[in-house]
Formats: sequence, C-alpha cells, structure tokens
Amino acid sequence: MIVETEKKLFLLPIWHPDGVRIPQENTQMNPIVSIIMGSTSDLPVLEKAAQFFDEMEIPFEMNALSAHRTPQEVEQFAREAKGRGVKVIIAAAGMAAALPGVISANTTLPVIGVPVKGMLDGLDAMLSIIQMPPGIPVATVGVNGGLNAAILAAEMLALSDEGIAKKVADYKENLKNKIKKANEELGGIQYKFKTN
Ligand code: AIR
Repeated sequence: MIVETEKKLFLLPIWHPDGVRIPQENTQMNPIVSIIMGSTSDLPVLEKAAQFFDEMEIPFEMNALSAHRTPQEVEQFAREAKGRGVKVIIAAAGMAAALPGVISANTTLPVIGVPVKGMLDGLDAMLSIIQMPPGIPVATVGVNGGLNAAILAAEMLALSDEGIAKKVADYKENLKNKIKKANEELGGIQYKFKTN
C-alpha cells in the first residue's frame, strides 16, 4: 500500500494473516527505530514522527501490524526486532489497543506506546496502553502523541550516540524560539489595561 505524505512516498509493508509481506523499497539503511501501527488509518498520527526522524537523520521503518488481526505476525516481529538491529519500538493503535503491550511482552527493547484517538476521544486506547501489568512496561505518550514518541525514542538513542544527542539538544533549544515569537506577537496585542 502506498501512502503519500508531505515529504515523500512510503511503501508500507502490510503483514497479512496469511503471512504475505510486501517488501519495502528502500533497503539500503538499517532501521534503528521501528514504527508499528495497528492500521494505516493511524498513519496521520505517525507522520510527525516520521518527519522528525528524517530531520534527525535517524533511519526508521514503518509497518502496519495488528494485535487482533495479525497476532502471530506481531509476536514474530517483536521477537525478531532486536536481532535486526532495531533499538526502540514505537507502537501506535486506537480502540482496544493491545499492540504496544503484546510487543513489549515479546521483546526486551524499549516500547513507546501511542494511543490513537478514535472512539471515546482516545481514552479507550490510552487506558489500554498505559495500564500494563508489572513486568511488561510500555512508555505511554499522550493521545495522538506521535511526535513526542519520536522525540522520546531519539532521547533513548542519544544515550549511546553523540551525534543524535547533539541533534536532539539543538531541537530542544530551538523550541525556545517558538515561545520567543509568541511573546513578540503577544507584545503587539493592545488592551486598555494591558501594561506590556
Ligand atoms: N486496531 C487494529 N487492530 C487492533 C486495534 N486496536 C485499531 C487500529 C485503529 C483502529 O483499530 O490501530 O486505530 C481502527 O482500525 P481500522 O483498520 O478499522 O481503521
């Protein structure tokens, strides 16, 4: 399935229940982050993550897998991810979102869960992901928090990669500019009793 994003085309390999997997076109770089989504309907939430990894020049892969529709493939993916060189997994799903937990149950890699807003304002997915039983951790970000998941993944990678650490530090430093600009804009707004 080909999905057009702002920057480029992703060829999303879909893991069908019968085990057929459409291979990815770009196989030159080995991914160190794996983004998994329960359905391609979750893709808009992960696009900011993909753009962030592009900006940070961190190789990543994106696949669709469902804990309910393709349970065997999820288990196989989770068991093999570390051996393929993946260091962090971002798992996003909506509704009864079992995906991050099932992945965490089958790997020692850190798993970041992203609850996707679908039904019930995303509360269903958030509670499914955040309340993991002891021993099976998932680091849950906010509802639709694809970007924060990517930043957190980069911060984990930065612990052992100075190049990534520098880029993440620069990114965070640049966030200050947003507030600086906001204050400049607020400074231009006039009220009778506004003193600044
Ligand atoms: N989902 C898919 N398999 C298990 C779950 N929980 C989630 C997807 C998506 C929602 O169900 O992550 O957020 C709806 O999926 P779809 O494919 O019907 O759009």
